[in-house]
Amino acid sequence: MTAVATLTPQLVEDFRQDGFVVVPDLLAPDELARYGRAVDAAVARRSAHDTRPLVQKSRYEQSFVQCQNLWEDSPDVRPLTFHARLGETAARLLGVGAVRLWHDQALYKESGGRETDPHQDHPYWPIVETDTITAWIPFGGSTLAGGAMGYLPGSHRRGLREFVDIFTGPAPADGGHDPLARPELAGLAPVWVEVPPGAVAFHHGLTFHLARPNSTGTVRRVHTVIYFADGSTRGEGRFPHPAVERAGIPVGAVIASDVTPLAWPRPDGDLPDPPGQPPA
Ligand SMILES: O=C(O)CCC(=O)C(=O)O
Repeated sequence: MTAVATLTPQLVEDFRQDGFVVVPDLLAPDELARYGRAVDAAVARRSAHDTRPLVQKSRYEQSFVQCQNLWEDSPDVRPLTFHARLGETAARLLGVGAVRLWHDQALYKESGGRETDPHQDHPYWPIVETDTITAWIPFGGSTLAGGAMGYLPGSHRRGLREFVDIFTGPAPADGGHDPLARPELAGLAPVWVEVPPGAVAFHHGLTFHLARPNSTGTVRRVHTVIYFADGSTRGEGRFPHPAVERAGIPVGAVIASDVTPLAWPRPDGDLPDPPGQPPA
């Protein structure tokens, strides 16, 4: 039995079937408030140089402000990224004994921010094995109007590993490639999920997902933590990725370094030191 009281066997089974799940009451109100302030400050500091209005940003940038590896240069964010309940939940959902951090990232969808285009995460990462999972933590909860996520249930079990270019070119809504139109995904429609404050949504690295535009007047404030099963090995990958390049992990080697520390299990209260190189 797990030490995370709200992670029931049914939720673990739901995750295996659907490739996503919302686990209630993982963070207490005081933790949400404290870590929300810490990530707000980190995002403000990292993005202070960028004063462009939304309309001048690229298609990808209009979906969210993205800041990676905040745990490295924001000591107040570090306990959230390495929060034991999050890491344990990720490991239990994957059914593995230990998970490492791939990277964390804040995804702040501005007021008026466009949808997040559909994609799988794993094809962006040079990891051979597919035991990967993201914890999606909305500090104020998420709503349909404010940029909630949608997931294609069971799409992680359809044998697809498709690299989708959500960075450049036209969006599916503007005639660009639509991964959800693939015949392998026939019969699947997005399940839109509102996450209450304190709950955390988890999705598998192979689950197709997307998010709604933010039509509210406030920012959708989300921190995410991406985990992979300890013992996973480096694949070729499409592009160099800082999570392995910074540590010089060769293709075929086990991915283990201070860039991707063990997230769970760790001794109580123990946090890893950031690597001695600038954050990605
Ligand atoms: O927050 C979003 O809008 C998208 C999140 C996402 O794609 C992810 O966490 O993998």
